[in-house]
Amino acid sequence: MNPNEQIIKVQTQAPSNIAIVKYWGKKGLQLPANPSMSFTLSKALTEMEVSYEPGQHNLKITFLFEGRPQPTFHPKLYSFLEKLQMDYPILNTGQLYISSKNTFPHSSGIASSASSMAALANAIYEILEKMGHVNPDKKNTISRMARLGSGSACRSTSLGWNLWGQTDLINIASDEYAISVNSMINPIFESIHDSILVIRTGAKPVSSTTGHQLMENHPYKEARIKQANENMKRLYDALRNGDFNDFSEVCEEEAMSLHALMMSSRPGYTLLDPSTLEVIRRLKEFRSEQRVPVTFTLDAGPNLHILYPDSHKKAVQLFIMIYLRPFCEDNQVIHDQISFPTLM
Ligand code: 2P0
Repeated sequence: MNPNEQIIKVQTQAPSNIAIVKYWGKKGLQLPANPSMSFTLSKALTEMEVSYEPGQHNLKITFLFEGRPQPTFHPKLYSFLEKLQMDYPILNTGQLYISSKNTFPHSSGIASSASSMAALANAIYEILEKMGHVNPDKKNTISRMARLGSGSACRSTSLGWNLWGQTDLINIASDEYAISVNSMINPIFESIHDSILVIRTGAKPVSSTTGHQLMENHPYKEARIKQANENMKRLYDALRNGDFNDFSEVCEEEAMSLHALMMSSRPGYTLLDPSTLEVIRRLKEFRSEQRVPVTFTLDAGPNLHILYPDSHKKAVQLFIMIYLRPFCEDNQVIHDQISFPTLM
């Protein structure tokens, strides 16, 4: 066998992330309508084994999720590979075997498309590298590749705080890929915790891809873009200054606005559950009575992400386990934390 035609096998992993300023609405080829900022999680990972066998036939993909064939993922995977083929025609042919598993439960409120598309971008980049495609701009190239798989995945190819989308705040920020902003983060945000209350599991009635599409003709589209840009500036200042109060205000405004945008789409819908609102009410009550720095955000689903500094871990986790956990499906709470490079 020609050495260039040997099977290339790689193992990769990538974390999920949770956005504080949300990406909601896109333009062009998977470019964001507004800038977003998130941090990666440490327990919520996708682990992947990917093999590529060069060949003459059109590219064929075999995908296993947790050991079982999952053809339902094929359309998204083929569409991702088609986008990559524009830059890497070598991927037009051959066979790709992908075996993927997550370290977190399905539908738990943790974005699995972010971690899985980031892990796959890492893997494909490594395979291309082994075939001689060396790229001087490795970090940005991998993030850009992940973005073509799923927008939020571009914020999962580097650990810690990542910013995706053009903004006046940082001139190197780009719509094409995410950049790390770890160097400007105040230490209190380098170890931030995220306890995820799994209020309800199960398939979402409306996917994020459809949610993004509904922003195209949304009555509040322009106002949303303006709000996200303003919130990016507020978040950037709060993260730099270590101001947890300002951080909380942005987190909650973004979480509630995301779901308000869903409700006011044409047609409108909601992914919230009555228990989501009840746990938010209780959390706010606890915060004002105990004066504990704690806030929350929501992803595209009913499950609440409770955010707090490391200094108040004990008090917040005790409150969650006694007063909020009963609202969770099967009592599921996932105590996660940022994966900041110096913490790992
Ligand atoms: C985010 N979300 O910033 C926002 C907030 C969910 C709520 O990006 O169509 O899976 O693959 O680009 O990235 C979820 O949407 O959508 C998302 P595609 P994606 O994290």
